[in-house]
Amino acid sequence: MKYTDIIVPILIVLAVGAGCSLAGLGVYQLTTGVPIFFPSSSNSSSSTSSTNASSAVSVSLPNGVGSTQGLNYAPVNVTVAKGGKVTWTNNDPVPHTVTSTSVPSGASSFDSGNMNQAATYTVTFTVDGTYQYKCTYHPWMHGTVTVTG
Ligand SMILES: [Cu+2]
Repeated sequence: MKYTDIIVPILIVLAVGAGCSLAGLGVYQLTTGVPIFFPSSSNSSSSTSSTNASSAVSVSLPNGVGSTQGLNYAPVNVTVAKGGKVTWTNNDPVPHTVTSTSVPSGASSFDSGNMNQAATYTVTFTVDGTYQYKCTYHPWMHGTVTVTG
C-alpha cells in the first residue's frame, strides 16, 4: 500500500468535515441573524449601561442590624436613575422601617411603616436629588438615596 492510498482518504474526510462545520456555522448565522464573529457587541452594551445610573437598586437590612450598631442598610448609600426604584428587604428577625428624613424640593416623603422579617418596600423616585432616610426604631440606621437626572 502506498502512502497516498492512506493520506488521500484522510484528507477527503478532513475536507468534508470542515465543509460541514462551515455550513453549520452559516446556517446558524442565517437562523439567528447574529454576527457570530463580533461577540464584543454584548460587551459594549454592558459597558454603556454601567456608565448610567441603575433603574432598579436593592438595599438589604442585614441580619443582626437591629442589635448591632456596626451594621446599617447595605449598601448604605445608593444611586438610582430618575424614574428608577429602590427596593429594601428586611433580612433581620427584628422589625425595621425605611422612613425619609430629608427629600429634595418637590419630592414626596416616604415611610415603609413597620417591616417584619422578609418584608420588602419599594419606592419609585421621580425627582432627582439626595434623599436621607432612617429606621425609626434604631438611631444608628440611616442611609441615602441619590437620584440622578
Ligand atoms: Cu431598625
